[in-house]
Amino acid sequence: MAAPKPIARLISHVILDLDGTLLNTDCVVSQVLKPFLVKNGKKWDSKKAHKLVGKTPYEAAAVVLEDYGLPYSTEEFLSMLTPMFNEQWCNIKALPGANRLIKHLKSNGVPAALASNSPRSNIEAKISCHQGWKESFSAIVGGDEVQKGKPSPDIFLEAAKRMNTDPPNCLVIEDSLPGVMAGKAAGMHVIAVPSVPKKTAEFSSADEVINSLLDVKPEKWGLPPFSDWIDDTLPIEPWFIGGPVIKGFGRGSKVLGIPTANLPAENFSDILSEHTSGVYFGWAGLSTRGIYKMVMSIGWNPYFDNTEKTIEPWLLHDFGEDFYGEELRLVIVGYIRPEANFPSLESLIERIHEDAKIAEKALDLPLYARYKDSPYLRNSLKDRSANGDQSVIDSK
Ligand code: ADP
Ligand code: RBF
Ligand code: MG
Repeated sequence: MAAPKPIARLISHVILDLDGTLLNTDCVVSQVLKPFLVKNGKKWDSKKAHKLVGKTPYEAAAVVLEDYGLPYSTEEFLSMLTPMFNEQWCNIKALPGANRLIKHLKSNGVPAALASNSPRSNIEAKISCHQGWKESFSAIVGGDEVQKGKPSPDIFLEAAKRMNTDPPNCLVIEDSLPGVMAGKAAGMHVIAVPSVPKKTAEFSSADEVINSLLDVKPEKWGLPPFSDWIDDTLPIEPWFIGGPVIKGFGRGSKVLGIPTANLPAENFSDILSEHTSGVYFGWAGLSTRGIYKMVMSIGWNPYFDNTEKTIEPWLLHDFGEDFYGEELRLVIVGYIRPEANFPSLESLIERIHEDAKIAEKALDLPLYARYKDSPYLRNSLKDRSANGDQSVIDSK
């Protein structure tokens, strides 16, 4: 992660991009385009989706037409797609950390603007589905309100003007390359939050590249810090996943001395795409054994440069044996840090042990400890106690 350059101390205003930065718009784009392409005898290629990021609707439509060789003009294509998109705006979820960031800026009196390549009416429709968003922005600028969309600086310059401030006072947060270029061309400070994984190298013109909005550190920019971190952990809305333990890459115990009980990631592709990669912690239930503290990483394991997003939970207990095939249930209650690369295997191992210590300690806080009793974890245990095996319940 690049450290911000030291000039960045005069920030008083924040300008946020919408699609891909605050909202998980990509999901809806594929939901609309997939069936449309199928009807037209084509097959949606998710690997091409990144080409649409940061484009205006007109530009994006032109890219799709060309990529898939569809027999429509851009105008025809847009007039067919627009009603389909209009129906979907309220199905777009906020990205992790978006609500938290918006509330933080508002409650600390930091003026924030929205600046998006989308037309103003689409922006209004999208944010109206999220409580408290509209009234949190002191300016909103759409792609149809300026001469040229991003990568031209117009949108950001207009946003600064409407907030009565100068570009050097503004911090832009952007997921797309055209957006980062626009922010820099406007003479602003820019944090990139790439929405396309493993493309961070392309964002070298940004002042800082982070993995998700959970990793924004406002104090680095002279803004008020978040006050919700507790003992190096960030509480999150808990989420639940479970399934049979499967074989992983076969290196957890062997290479790192840290066994990770992998879950079949393809069963939770939706929930995984909702959550950013990173190191999390929570409670783990094993149907035949009990409930244990757990620390895990989700993502591409940058040190090993994996091509698949995997779930790697380390149960903080010495079992002395394998438990492949057993039902493992997880409740994930907090966030520790983004996944990172490390200069050596030793430093990766050392950091994972530090994560474990942080999780171990935090899980004793009532805030996190109460999830140990989640019915989701206990259900599979109860089945066993019904058969007279009390030891499972006692082991909690
Ligand atoms: P794999 O690559 O197949 O996941 P690992 O070397 O990561 O292999 O070891 C993980 C396996 O070790 C788990 O699937 C589980 O059966 C076993 N195991 C034993 N103790 C633990 C533990 N404390 N946490 C996670 N898995 C453990
Ligand atoms: N792998 C990385 O490449 N970078 C990380 O920052 C990272 N953090 C981890 C944190 C925890 C708590 C755990 C359990 C694993 C982490 N790993 C990380 C994953 C590790 O590389 C993984 O367990 C092995 O690749 C297993 O296949
Ligand atoms: Mg493993």
